[in-house]
Amino acid sequence: MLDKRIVDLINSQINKEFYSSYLYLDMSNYFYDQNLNGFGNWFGIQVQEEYAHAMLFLKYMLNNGEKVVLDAIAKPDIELNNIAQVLEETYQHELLISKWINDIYVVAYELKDFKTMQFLDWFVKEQGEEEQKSNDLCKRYELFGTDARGLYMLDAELSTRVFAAPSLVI
Ligand code: OFO
Repeated sequence: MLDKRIVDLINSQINKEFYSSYLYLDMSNYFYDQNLNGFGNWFGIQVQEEYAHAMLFLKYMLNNGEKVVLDAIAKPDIELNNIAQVLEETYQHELLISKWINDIYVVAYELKDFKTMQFLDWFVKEQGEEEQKSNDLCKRYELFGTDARGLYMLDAELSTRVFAAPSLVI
């Protein structure tokens, strides 16, 4: 059994991960609409990653005998205006996800809930990589993406990204 505070936070995190998946689906559609299929693919992988994160949190709850409470997933509420802005929003969203994970970590730390802390360690590391990856994409778009040929090549590169299932086993 887990402390009620942890249960509530993880239930909320499950919803946030599903929301993140939904948000990235909206972004993926935005790029496919513009025939930027490589960007669409890159965001499609984000969709799968966030879904996988939600399922990891969900499984952790079940493994600890806790009830999962699924809530409505909010409509993606970020306006998608241009490529640079969408990429920046992605980076900002990853920073926000990191904050949510850290908030759970703080409570687990206060409660001396070492099991949950150890579970969250994987997410802390994953978020570090996600922040770096999304920030890197912003910077590369800034460098090459505003030139038509550079954008074409960047899009081609992003089309090669494939989904790798999370290495975390619960
Ligand atoms: Fe689930 O948050 Fe980034 O990847």
